[in-house]
Amino acid sequence: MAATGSRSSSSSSSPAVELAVGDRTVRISNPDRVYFPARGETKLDLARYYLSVGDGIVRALRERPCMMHRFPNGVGGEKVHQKRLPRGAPDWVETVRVGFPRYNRYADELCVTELASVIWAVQMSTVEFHPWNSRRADTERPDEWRIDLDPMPECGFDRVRRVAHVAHEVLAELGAVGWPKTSGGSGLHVYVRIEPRWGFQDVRRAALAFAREVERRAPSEVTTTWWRKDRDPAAVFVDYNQNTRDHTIASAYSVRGHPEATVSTPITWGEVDDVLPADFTIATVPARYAALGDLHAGIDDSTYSLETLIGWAERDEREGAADPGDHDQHPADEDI
Ligand SMILES: [Mn+2]
Repeated sequence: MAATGSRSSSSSSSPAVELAVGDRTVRISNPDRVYFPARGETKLDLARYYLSVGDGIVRALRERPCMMHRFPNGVGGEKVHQKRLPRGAPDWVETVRVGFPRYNRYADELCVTELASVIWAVQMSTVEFHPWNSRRADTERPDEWRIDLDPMPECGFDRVRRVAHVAHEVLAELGAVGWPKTSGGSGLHVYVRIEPRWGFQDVRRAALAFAREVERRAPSEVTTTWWRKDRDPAAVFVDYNQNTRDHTIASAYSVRGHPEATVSTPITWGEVDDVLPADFTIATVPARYAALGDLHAGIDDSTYSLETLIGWAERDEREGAADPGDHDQHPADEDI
């Protein structure tokens, strides 16, 4: 799935570029519009970045409802959180319907099945891709448990590294395979493929039980306190609520809406102590990807059963641990 060529064509006011993506042709209008002011990368540079990590971004998004974070005037301008597929999509761009029963509404969201639909989303000014942790076959049963390590404002990245190692240790004891990546912000994500047997509430309970175990092992470095004002500002918040239904975080290989065009980048566990999230941008990740391939290529090969973690959750609940409530009662934390 690589671009096989491009040609310029004239259109209304500014020259567009047509990119060949597999069997598709995707037209990129305003290709020279600067999207990332730090180094001046353009909309076309963004499209070419996604072409360079094609298999990886498709693996991260495939068959998932996907929210598009659009920046029609570049990342310095207005941001549009787009749930519904914009009108005018080619007929080969697929969707998946998800319901919002509380509001008696539904949305037909982007459902990536091939690289061309990623590039079409870029044409629609999408910078960030935020997929659900479930797939089209059963949107109500997640197949991905997301561990989101968010450093609070006074927490350095060394502490994030140490907490990641604690999380890795607990995962190993559980027999779960975790796939780490930078968030593209200041934190780390670890994804675990799970059997799609549980609903969102149970996946969230399991995530909370895991977060509490990490906190027990590093109580001076980790917090699971939900209210931001009550958190130690030097701690790592393990944001289990990112597993709540309709919560999404930036996927592997998603660019972030930062002036530096940072990328949420898969890393190995062995790299946790060496990498700096700011090192991974659309300027650097293509060469890394060309050299290493997709470090998450094996993510679908082993699935974890949440039974042990659900047992931990039941134990914590029996022992009276207060659940601060799911996000339906609280404002969402930004994914950082
Ligand atoms: Mn985060």
